[in-house]
Amino acid sequence: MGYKVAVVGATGNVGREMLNILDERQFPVDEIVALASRKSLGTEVSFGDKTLKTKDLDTFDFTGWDMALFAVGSEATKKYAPKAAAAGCVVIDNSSLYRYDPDVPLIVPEVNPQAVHGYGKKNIIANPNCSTAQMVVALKPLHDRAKIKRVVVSTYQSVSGSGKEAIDELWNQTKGMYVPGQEVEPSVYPKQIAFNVIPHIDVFLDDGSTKEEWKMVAETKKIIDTSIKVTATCVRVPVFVGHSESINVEFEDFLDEDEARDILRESPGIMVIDKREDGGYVTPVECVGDYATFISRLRQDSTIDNGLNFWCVSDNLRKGAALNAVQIAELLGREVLKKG
Ligand code: 11C
Repeated sequence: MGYKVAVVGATGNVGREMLNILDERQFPVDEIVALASRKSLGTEVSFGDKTLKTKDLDTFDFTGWDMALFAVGSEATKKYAPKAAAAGCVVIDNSSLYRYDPDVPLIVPEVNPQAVHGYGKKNIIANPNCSTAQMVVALKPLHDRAKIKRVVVSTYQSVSGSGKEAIDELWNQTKGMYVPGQEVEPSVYPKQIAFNVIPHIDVFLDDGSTKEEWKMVAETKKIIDTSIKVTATCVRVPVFVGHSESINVEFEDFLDEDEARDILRESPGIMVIDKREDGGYVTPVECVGDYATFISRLRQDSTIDNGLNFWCVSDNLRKGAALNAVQIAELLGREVLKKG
């Protein structure tokens, strides 16, 4: 016996990846439904070798459905997630709406799987922001060994994090640079993204940081340990898929770079590709479609007593969103619902 699963926002980048990954990982599905807003109604999406016609989220009755994987914005989540949860369907939500709610677990299955048992207060589980997910997968095993005091992270985030229109903007702006008269003005982003980098993701906060940077701080604390200090600078780069991060970590105890590399090699969800030679590291184009978080350029930070630097790359639509949501569904099935 398997599960009755709804994918909400099935026509978006993340929703489509959720369907692909449920199929790839042979999630035990008895019945699956693809839900979307009225404007995408009837759009066909693939689920393995099947085609699903999207149904209307607005009128859908979640009664009798086991899980709903939500990949819609916070507004739609606010309207429909409580309805699904009240009908007894466990919501796994990719938006930021519930992440900081103390009654909602925020889960990266390789890091804090035990948190799944707290799902029942609201019948909702939150999926973290993509830039946090890949970072905590790498930080947790190092924290267990040497206790992290402080993290300084700079991100290089792909445009797919902003959705389909941003992918089009990068594509059209890049092409337009070469065709006189076809230049494309910035619309999704406040400045040109083609052949440029933009040090601004999400809205500005009073202290001069951005919401994306704040999320990395708050979510790392909730998922791993509230004592970890994080400071982040989040930057959009002209890459279609794959977020990269330059991470500096200060530990309580000394951790040798070779031991850290061995720890990461043994840790779930991580691939270490770290040869100190030309091309001996992973770049975002190589991580697309993969499940792993890739670690490269691991080295001691000699400017502090107990410091390491490394480079961390992952597919933001997969580990940063859809894969993590499906892993949560697997965890929920294995540990709680026990149907599969
Ligand atoms: C980006 N990280 O790259 C964002 C996308 O809170 O789930 C995901 C935003 C979120 O723009």
